Amino acid sequence: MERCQQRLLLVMPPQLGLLSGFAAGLLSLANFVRACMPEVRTDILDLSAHSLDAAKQQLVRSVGSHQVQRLFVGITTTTASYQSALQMAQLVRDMVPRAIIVLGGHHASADPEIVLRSHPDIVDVIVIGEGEHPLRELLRHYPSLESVFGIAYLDDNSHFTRTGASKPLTQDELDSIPITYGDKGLIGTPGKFDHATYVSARGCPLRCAFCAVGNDDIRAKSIPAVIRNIETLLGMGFSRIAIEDNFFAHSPSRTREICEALSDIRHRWHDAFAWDCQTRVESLARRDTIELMAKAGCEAVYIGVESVHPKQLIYLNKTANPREYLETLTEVVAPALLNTSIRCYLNLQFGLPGEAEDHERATCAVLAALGRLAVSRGKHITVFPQLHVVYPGTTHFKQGVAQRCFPEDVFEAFTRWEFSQTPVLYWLGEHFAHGTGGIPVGILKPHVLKSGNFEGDVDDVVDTNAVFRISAALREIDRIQGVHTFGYGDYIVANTNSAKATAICKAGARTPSKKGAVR
Ligand code: B12
Repeated sequence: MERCQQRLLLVMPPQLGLLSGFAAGLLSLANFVRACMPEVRTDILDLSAHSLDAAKQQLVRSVGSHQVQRLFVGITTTTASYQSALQMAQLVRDMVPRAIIVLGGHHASADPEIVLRSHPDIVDVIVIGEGEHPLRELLRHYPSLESVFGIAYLDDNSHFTRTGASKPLTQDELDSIPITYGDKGLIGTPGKFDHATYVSARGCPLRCAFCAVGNDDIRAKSIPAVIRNIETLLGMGFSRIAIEDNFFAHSPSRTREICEALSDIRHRWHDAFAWDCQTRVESLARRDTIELMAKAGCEAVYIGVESVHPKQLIYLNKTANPREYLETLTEVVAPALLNTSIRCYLNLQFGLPGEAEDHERATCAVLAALGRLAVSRGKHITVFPQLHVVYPGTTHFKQGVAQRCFPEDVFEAFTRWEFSQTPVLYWLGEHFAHGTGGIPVGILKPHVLKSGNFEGDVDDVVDTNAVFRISAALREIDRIQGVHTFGYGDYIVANTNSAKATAICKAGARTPSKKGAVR
């Protein structure tokens, strides 16, 4: 057994039923701590592709293999993986009662008081938002928590305490953090849809009502650092890179610089790679942006359209002017995108509250018009369906609580119920992938949602008519000429023990989407 003073174990919990891909945030945290505090033994444990049982065995092995004076276990959370994160936390607590268990990531960060109050025995500290500085300070100052910025905890009197905001990383700091971890490379599945994830900028200044990220300055790596990072990925043999900045092309000057840098790299590497990115309709409308991206080897762009229905666009806070937004969308898709080699991917949400058949007709009409334009150029458009969900901390969450649509602690009961419904998770994952994990308000029975009591079978909780309606809409979209819906099935973490076929899956079954969209 190895001995050391302090050990930090960063854990990605099981992600069954969700898109496979390792959390780059953990690589960043591990690298940052290792650089500032080499005396701390820092390890990453990727349990993302494990079943719960296998994950527990692996965790037991990892926690038990070292004797340390102080063990910190940091577990990353999204809303979708919150329950499996809690399971990992419970196991650590059982094995090493004195371990300091820290949760971070989008779920715990956005709901710290409820999480701490609901799990005081297994969660000691929550790191809120960007984790590098708070985690380093926590390791330095523990047990003196009040001197650590960017965290929340329950004090000795069980009072919820949230310390002041931590300073964000500077550009130099962002640049200095490697994207691989020592000789372990990227760890696990490097990204979604056979791509390697790369994040060149953090934050998003916008305030979309549904999004878990926003109202935050964009902080970008310098161009030389981006070049270094991309070349690291190429050196490791990756040829398809997904630039997962929240909002690529947010500024014209940055877009130009980054596209020029990517063009240069492609030139040096003999066009050995292609990349894709996600952005907004509006940023693609700027003159020459699409052309710059095409020249730089962009193979596809995911446009966060979200809806084509004016009322829903307002509800989502995507735009104050839906008509202009939809006109811009059409101009961006055709002629601009369809005249280049960049594939056009549209992210669209389904199952919004108040959605009815007329919404779906409107969606089909817009897609049919875009599809015709695609066909006339020998192309197609791919729709990435996303189920509308509410995440903690969002405007929709605050509105829902204020309007008493659901209780403030709704995520506790809902995620617990969802976690026990493996087939539901699979159905959601296969059909919608991005978008699950939060509360799918548009397909739940309103009285159940309002009560916050999610018990019983799928039929007791889910409004199956809404599921039928959405499934029918997706089938309808698949029939539109020039438009495909994307099937996530091959890209989600599978549980070989689970029987996928259940009532709801059958109810929601539709012809498998035309695949190959990302190939
Ligand atoms: C890249 C990406 C992915 C990748 C990688 C996943 C990952 N877990 O990182 C892939 C494609 C695999 C993916 C999948 C999913 N994703 Co995703 N993804 C992103 C994206 C675009 C960027 C994440 C990123 O790398 N950021 C840069 C790093 C440095 O930041 P970070 O991850 O936030 O980590 C920092 C802090 O959060 C914190 N932190 C995080 N964990 C921990 C743990 C500890 C102990 C501490 C101290 C701190 C800490 O410190 C980190 C460093 O500063 C975000 C949007 C966004 N901007 O965050 C969505 C986002 C995280 N994804 C989201 C969702 C819903 C999913 C899926 C559930 C979709 C699905 N149904 O399958 C799955 C989850 C499965 C999975 N494998 O994780 C939501 C989560 C919302 C929520 N409340 O849960 C986000 C926020 C998108 C959104 N706007 O709504 N995703």
